[in-house]
Amino acid sequence: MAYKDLHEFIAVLESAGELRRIREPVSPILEITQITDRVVKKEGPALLFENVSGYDMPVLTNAFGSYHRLQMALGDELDKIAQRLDNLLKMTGMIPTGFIEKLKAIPRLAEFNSFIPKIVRSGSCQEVIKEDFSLESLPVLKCWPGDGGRFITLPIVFTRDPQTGARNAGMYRLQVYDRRTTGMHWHLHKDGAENFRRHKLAQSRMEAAVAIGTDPAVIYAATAPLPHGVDELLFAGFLRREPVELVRCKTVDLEVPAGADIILEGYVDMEELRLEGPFGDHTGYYSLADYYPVFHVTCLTHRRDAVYPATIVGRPPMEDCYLGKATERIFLPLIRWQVPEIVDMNLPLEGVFHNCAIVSIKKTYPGQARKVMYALWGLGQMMFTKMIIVVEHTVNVHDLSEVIWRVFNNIDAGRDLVIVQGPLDALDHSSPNLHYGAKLGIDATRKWPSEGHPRPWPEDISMSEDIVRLVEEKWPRLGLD
Ligand SMILES: Cc1cc2nc3c(=O)[nH]c(=O)nc-3n(C[C@H](O)[C@H](O)[C@H](O)COP(=O)(O)O)c2cc1C
Ligand SMILES: [Mn+2]
Repeated sequence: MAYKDLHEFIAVLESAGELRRIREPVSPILEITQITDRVVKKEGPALLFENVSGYDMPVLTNAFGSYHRLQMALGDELDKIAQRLDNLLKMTGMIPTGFIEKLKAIPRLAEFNSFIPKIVRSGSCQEVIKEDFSLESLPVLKCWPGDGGRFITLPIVFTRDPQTGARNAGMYRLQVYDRRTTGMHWHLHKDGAENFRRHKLAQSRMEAAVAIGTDPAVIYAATAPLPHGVDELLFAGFLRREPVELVRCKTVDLEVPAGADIILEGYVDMEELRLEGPFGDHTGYYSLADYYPVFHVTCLTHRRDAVYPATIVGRPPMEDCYLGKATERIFLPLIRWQVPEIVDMNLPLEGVFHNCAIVSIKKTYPGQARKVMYALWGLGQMMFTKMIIVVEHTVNVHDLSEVIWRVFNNIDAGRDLVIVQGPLDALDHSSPNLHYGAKLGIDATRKWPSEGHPRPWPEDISMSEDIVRLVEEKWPRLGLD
């Protein structure tokens, strides 16, 4: 089912016993983090803080913090969504198919069209319109003791490409500097930053709008690694199987989700950069302070009953890990179009997505593990992956014990490690230079003579089938259970 807005999702979570209301007064300064962190770490429920000291608005955290709630948020099992996306894109001719397949695709294309966002005349996000406002009236959290300030952690930032007019929705945190300004933490490589560069080139005013609190499909879509120019809201429409409803902003030429809780409208200054951070980040470390553009908010609109949603990131596992797992599953079939030998992929939570990918491959020619590494390093946001471990297709990539057993035993360090230089995620603190450094590939597949391994490769140890069956049958008589 499609949730109209965050409130419908909250109601469904609550009726499923997946949400706890907290009536005890709590401070948005550090306290909500500490409570949420303890709850996330034991895969506890979503939390709705109804009595946030000094604020009227309730604060929602941990809405996505388990596989079950993530599935509730996206309305289906992740692998099923992946399959649906794979089928749909195949039919649209985005990958080569025969003439008959193309004919069959016509109704599918119509299906795609039915996901295009729809502009409606009014929406609850504009029930209250304030041109005289202060961002300090929102219960924005200070998450960790070393944070440079308070951060809006679950914002959906809307901008336009001035050349094409195409909309982009990306999740980039916003540090609240004062009553009317925030940081705009889009990393160098992201679409928001690209639109910023294009506005600069065109010398056009860069308007931006931020939605805080939308239906969960839109929240997830803003984090998904879609190529520049692909509308995240079309993708959200696909996920919810219904178009996202939008309203036009009051003061800028952008549209925002009609049922959103809070909307910030404004512009991004083309010249000014301000120090942003430090911020206790999803790596489990503070990301270093750096200079980022500034968002000037000129109008604030909100629902009368607005809820302020936030996510706490920090040492994994945290809530964002589950959003990342959705991406791992949903985008795997699309990665397979480019790299078809990939059987499965695990982005382990401890690697926070950009630091480690484990892939299993069906190897049919020498050097294929390396080819897979290079392909992944050239593929969209997979380019950030600091370590790629390649194992045989028979290995369960989700079983870390099995993976490290294979790595420990299968590699010859002189032959099976690949070190290359390239772009790194802005959050990487280990490379000597920001955005640029080394990546490691580990080929833990079985090596062939043609790969410089003339010795025979031993078989895995396993018991013969007949003995397994024999012991299985004797087992109850052995008194070992
Ligand atoms: C909770 C959360 C916070 C995020 N914060 C940022 C951020 O501050 N800056 C950033 O560049 N990406 C951030 N990301 C990742 C982007 O949302 C993600 O890369 C997305 O694909 C960007 O959209 P774009 O490709 O349209 O730029 C965050 C992701 C999540 C789940
Ligand atoms: Mn984008």
